[in-house]
Amino acid sequence: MDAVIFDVDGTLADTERDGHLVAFNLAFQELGLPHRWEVEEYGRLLDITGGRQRLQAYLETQGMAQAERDEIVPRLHARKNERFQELVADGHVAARPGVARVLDELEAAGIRLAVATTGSRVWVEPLLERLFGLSRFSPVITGDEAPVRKPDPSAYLQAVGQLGLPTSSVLAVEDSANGLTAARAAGLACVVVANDLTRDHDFGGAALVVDSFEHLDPAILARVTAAPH
Ligand code: XBP
Ligand code: MG
Repeated sequence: MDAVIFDVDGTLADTERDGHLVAFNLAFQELGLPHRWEVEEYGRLLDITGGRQRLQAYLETQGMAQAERDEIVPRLHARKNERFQELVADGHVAARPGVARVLDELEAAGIRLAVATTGSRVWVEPLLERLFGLSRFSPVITGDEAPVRKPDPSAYLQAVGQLGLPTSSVLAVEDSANGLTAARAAGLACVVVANDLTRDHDFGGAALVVDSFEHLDPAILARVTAAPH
């Protein structure tokens, strides 16, 4: 194993419940819309990756006309991202327990760290900088470079391409079925670290499924990367 590519939302950090969900609801409120998402509904909406795509699909189900959606979704999304960045700056978005230690141990073992996320660069970079130090990850592929969101593999394909490594020596770490599908479609072994919002997903095809980084270390990750998959 020469490199590990990490997803961000739900994998490196608990971004959804305390971050994006709160920020989406603030954006609805600030633009005078009546919608508010509860955790349970938001968990289902996470099946649609990408904040803009999630808003489009949801507002369509609420009967909003296409022309109105096309006008309001970019404004809602920009507002959500601003509020999310404030939540990050105020310390409301935490790294998942144990992940910082795993990153330190991977680096100490000479393994490269990279990121492949469907999230927007405008908030991904400040989040990574605050929680871990941005410069440790290279490349950082975001939704800005991979506009077709997971489960499409394009974010992972770009990350592997920039690493310049064979897929057999690169591991993906994800938290969701969409992320797992994207990693597998890029030819990568994938470890799933499930969380409260993704625990019920179908993780068939994963090299390993755990519910915490506390159970992981570089030796375990290298073993599952080398195993046939
Ligand atoms: C996470 C997402 C993201 C975030 C919000 O998926 O779908 O859209 O909810 O990010 P994954 P943006 O963890 O599989 O990458 O609003 O910036 O799109
Ligand atoms: Mg995720």
